[in-house]
Amino acid sequence: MEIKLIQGDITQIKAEGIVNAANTSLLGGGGVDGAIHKAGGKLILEECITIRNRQGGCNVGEAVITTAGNLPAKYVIHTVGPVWNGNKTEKEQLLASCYSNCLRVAEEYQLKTIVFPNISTGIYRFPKDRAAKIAIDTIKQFQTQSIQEITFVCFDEENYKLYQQLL
Ligand code: AR6
Repeated sequence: MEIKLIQGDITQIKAEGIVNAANTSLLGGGGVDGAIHKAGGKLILEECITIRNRQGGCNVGEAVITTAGNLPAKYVIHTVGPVWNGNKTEKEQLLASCYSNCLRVAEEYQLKTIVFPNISTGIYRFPKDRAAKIAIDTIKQFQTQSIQEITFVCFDEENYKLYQQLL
């Protein structure tokens, strides 16, 4: 399995699966979630609503999959990162679960390539250095059959530099 790092906008990336940093409602929001729904079109939201009607949204640390609509990717894997407050250890474990559950879903769908944004490090205020370490450690520990390439896409310079150092 190859690990890659780029700086840019996840909505532009052609991969089998891209990950969205969503919220528990799955109804869209700001940040990367807003960008994905805006560029991907209404099909993504329609499938999110179907999932919401079936299971009541998505819990923190879990992941669900939809079409990628008009995006160059095939699928969007929506995960919900923790908000950085309260019990720090618990939040760190939940962030690790986001990465491992996305990989589990990707594996289920036999995806070969998956792209992660820096989950929770925007609106949810998770410290970027801690989040980057958790992201990298978690994907390195994951045992995979189908996934050949995992890419971290950093939108901001600070995250990009942190990942560069850690990788
Ligand atoms: N491509 C890649 N990364 C991006 C993009 C983009 N187009 N836009 C922002 N980022 P955030 P969170 C980076 O706030 O902290 C939403 O309202 C950004 O620089 O998108 O998990 C949801 O609905 C940051 O590093 O997600 C939730 O309510 C990272 O993506 C809430 O925000 C995550 O920032 C989730 O907050």
